[in-house]
Parts: sequence; C-alpha cells; structure tokens
Amino acid sequence: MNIIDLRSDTVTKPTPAMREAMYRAEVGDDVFGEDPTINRLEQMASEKLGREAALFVASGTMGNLVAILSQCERGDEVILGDRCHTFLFEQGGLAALGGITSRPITNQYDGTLQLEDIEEAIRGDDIHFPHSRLVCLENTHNECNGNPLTADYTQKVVFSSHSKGLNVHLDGARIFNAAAALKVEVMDLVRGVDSVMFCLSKGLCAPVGSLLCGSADFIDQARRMRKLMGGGMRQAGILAAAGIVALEQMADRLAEDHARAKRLAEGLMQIPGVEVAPTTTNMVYFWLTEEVSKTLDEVVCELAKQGVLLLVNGRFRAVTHYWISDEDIETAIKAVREVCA
Ligand code: TLP
Repeated sequence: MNIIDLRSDTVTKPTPAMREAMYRAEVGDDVFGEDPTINRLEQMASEKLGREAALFVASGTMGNLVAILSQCERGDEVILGDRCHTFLFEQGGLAALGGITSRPITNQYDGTLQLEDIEEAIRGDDIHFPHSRLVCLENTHNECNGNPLTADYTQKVVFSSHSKGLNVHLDGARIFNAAAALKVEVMDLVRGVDSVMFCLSKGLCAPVGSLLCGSADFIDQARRMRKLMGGGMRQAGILAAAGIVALEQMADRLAEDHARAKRLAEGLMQIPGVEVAPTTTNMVYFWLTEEVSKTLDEVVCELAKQGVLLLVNGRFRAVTHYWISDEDIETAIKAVREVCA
C-alpha cells in the first residue's frame, strides 16, 4: 500500500542527492572545530541568514534550549506565546534545565503576539519580580495554522523589545516556508533578532539537525552550552553534508508544498461536515462539525487503514512536504470524503 504520510514534514526521508553527499562527506572532530563539512554548513547558514556565525545542533528543541540558556540567567523570565512550540512541546526545558520561567501571553490567530501584551508582560524593577530577559517568536507558527510572521511585524517586536533591554529569539523551525509564502528573503525575516534557530530536518528533508544563528559572541556562548548538554558531536559532517544539500536544493522549492496544501484545503472544504482553517504554508488544520457522527480518533484510524496518515490533537493536521505528490493530495481528499460520509 502507498502510504501518504501527512503527519508532519519531519517524516521526510533524505533525497538520493543527500545520501550521496553523506557517503562522500569529508569529516573531522567537530568539538575541535575540525569538521570541514560542518564548518561549511555553519558558514552557509550564517550567510543565508545574514548573521556573523552559526552552530549546528541536533534538533530544533536543542536549538531553542541552547538559545534561551545562552541569553538568560537562572531565575530570569522569558515572554512567549501560549501556543508556541517552546511553551507547549519542549517539556518546559528552559525551567527543567535552566531554572528559567515562562511568561506565556496570548498568541493571536495569526501567530503574532500583540506589542501591547509584550510590553505589559515586561516586569518592572521590583524585588518580588524575576528579570524579564527574552521575547520568543515562532515563524512559521505551527499551532497557529502554520502562518508566517511578516518582516515588518518581527522588526516591530525587535525594536520594542530592544528599547526595553530584552533580547529576541526566533524559533524559525520553518523560516524557509515563511520566506516562500511571503516571497521574501529569509534574511529579511530575521533582521535584528538576537538569535534564530531553523531546522534542516523538516520541509528541507535532511535526516537530522538544526542551525542556531546570531552574533559571534552569542555563538561562542551557545557552543559552550551545546557541549554542556552533551551535544558536542564528533564526525557529524556526515549529517551536515545532507544539510548542505538541503540548503542548496530544497529551500527554494517549498512553494510547491504550499500549493499542494492549498489544493488539499480546497478539496477538504468541499466535504460536508469538514471545516478548514486558513492555509498559508504547508500545514492544513481541519476539524469536524456535528454533521459527522465519528470522533476524530475514529476518523484518523480509518484513514490510516487506507494509508493516509494524519496527526490529531483536538483537530486534524496534515502537512505537505517533498514526498507528497499531486496525486497523493487527491487520494487523501477522496479518503477523507469517504470516511466522513
Ligand atoms: N515540531 C514537530 C512536533 O514536535 C510537533 C512537528 O511535527 O511539527 N519548533 C517548531 C515550530 C516545531 O514545529 C518543532 C517540531 C520544533 C521547534 C522542534 O524541533 P525538533 O523536533 O527538531 O526538536
């Protein structure tokens, strides 16, 4: 059976070009700074994002955690969205490992945080309060329908946060999707932020890895922090080689995934009893009205039997990626129509 795996873009397997590059990768001991392939990937990432330096880390979760721990002291507070990945899905690592508290504020439907809400959440100088140190944004915003944040909005948050002495970290796990959707350069979307993480292992198809980018001083500190977490890898150029192919060959094709997501959303919208959130990138969120007598779990199980895999968490999520074709989209729409009939 042909499996149409729409659960996430993290399920993407490496392309043949990636496997070839991995096989041929020149490697060395990266803890000594001697892996030429990692050095090249970090250089490429920092240039693409317009930052001084970059650091290869094992995952998006590690990248966010290293970024936060490198910019905050124990007892500091981080202002972030109540639907952001770092707050919801990273086990509260900043508290568990860094002694740092989260100050969640409302994520708007489009993934933004209102500037007034950020300003209100910043603590005054009072012996009872922790120090507000960092604001975190997420672009594209996973739980907010995969929506991209504009360069203009990010600039406003950066300006306002810096004027109050706070740094800004951007979880840009899917920043290349944001750039494709908004038809801008990635560099424009990250201007001014103090740290930004993006993932190679989602829509870009690499098997492992994320990059953390920022100033040279920040990356020096982040490199220490990564080592503290046991994330100092050795001949990981084998992984970085796939990452280089991801940046060279996969970053510019994401609009194709967005077009397929749009077609999927349009197809699902035609099904009685199915409602679909606005779809702007590669994520399609949808749910059922009372017209359909089945539960979300029943629908997911029946679809899985037909080889169509979705995630369910209060609603359905379908994510398009490199390994999903036009034909797969039509098959998925047909399967949902049948199961919900
Ligand atoms: N997100 C995964 C799951 O954890 C839900 C997914 O399938 O979407 N930031 C954002 C915005 C993410 O969506 C994710 C992964 C991460 C960080 C963490 O990246 P990894 O999985 O590499 O640690």
